[in-house]
Amino acid sequence: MRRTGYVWHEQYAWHDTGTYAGLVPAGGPTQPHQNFESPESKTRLAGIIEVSGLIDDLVKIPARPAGEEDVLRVHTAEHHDRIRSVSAAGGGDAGDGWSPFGRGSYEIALLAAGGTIAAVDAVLSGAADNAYALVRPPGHHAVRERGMGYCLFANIAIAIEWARKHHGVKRVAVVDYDVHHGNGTQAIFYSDPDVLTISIHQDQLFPQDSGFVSERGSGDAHGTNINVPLAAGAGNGAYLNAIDRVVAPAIRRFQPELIIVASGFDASAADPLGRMSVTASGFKAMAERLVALADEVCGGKLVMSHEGGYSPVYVPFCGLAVLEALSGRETGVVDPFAISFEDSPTHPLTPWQDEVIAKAAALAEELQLVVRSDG
Ligand code: 3YP
Ligand code: ZN
Repeated sequence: MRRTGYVWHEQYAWHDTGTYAGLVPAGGPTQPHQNFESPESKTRLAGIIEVSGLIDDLVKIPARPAGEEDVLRVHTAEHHDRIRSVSAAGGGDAGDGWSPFGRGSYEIALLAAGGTIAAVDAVLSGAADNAYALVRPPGHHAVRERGMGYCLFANIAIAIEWARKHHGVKRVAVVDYDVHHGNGTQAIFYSDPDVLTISIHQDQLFPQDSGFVSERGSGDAHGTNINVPLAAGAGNGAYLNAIDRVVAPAIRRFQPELIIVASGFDASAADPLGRMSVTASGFKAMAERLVALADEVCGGKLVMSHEGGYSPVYVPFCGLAVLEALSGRETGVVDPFAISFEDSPTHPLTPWQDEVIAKAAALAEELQLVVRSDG
């Protein structure tokens, strides 16, 4: 059993993405519904964490808003100020036309970045062994000068800069298993040799023009960005292979003091936006490997920050499974979708998945082994 920190705040559910029909605006023949990025999957994950009783074994970490100065370590003042003023004026889009937000979302976005900061603080101070920040809106697409893909501010990047400033942390590794490319985190740290960014995602899903194996970091940060773009259809075998053959060796060589995971559940078998078939047991196995890896390289210091995942009915089981892995506590909740999702021919590793994983694995091997002076 570990002391696992947990961040959730009612206001995360109040971020208003408006009336849509999933991905597209409603109107005409398109009956109004919700945006795919609605509160549902997250509030229902928060719900099962309570109802399963797992909440009683977690260390509740209060969410707090990030300060303007925390945001400005990552984003331009123009982006920050625009989100603040558009939010106050009733809402708008964060930058790419895919990132709607309503009145008050500026404050909620600060609370999402601040929730990730609070989780990092808890782990680096020793108040918790590891932590899960169930935040909203997400962050991994946001770049310095604008929001993208449902993201307003880059929650994880902001928390990394906080950790450097307030905890004297030097090297941080980011592992992103959200089905979309973590382009924002990649871009923000592209020329930073002290932040290793690894993204496993569906090839050319979103953004369509990034996430290729050839994007490796620039200057003296060459080698510190690794992409594993898997063709649509990947299941547990491909994801676990990517963790074992790319993520683990890269992190062993990089020797970070902290691992942060961009935890999206849109690679699940039930997701309306992703075309992968990862199951709750697959997410749990990934999380178990990440916990073991953190034990090996950084005293177990692992923080997860929630990203995408749009199946209201399946995300709760995937998220609960990950929290079980972090805490080492079994709730006894059985994945009711296993009967349909586990017994699928998508799970064994295929030759084409093996090929891209081998390419990324070769890059992980090229990472220069860091020898720590503190033993
Ligand atoms: C944002 C607009 C189209 C697809 C999209 C994906 C957002 C997401 O879940 N990113 O991780
Ligand atoms: Zn996503």
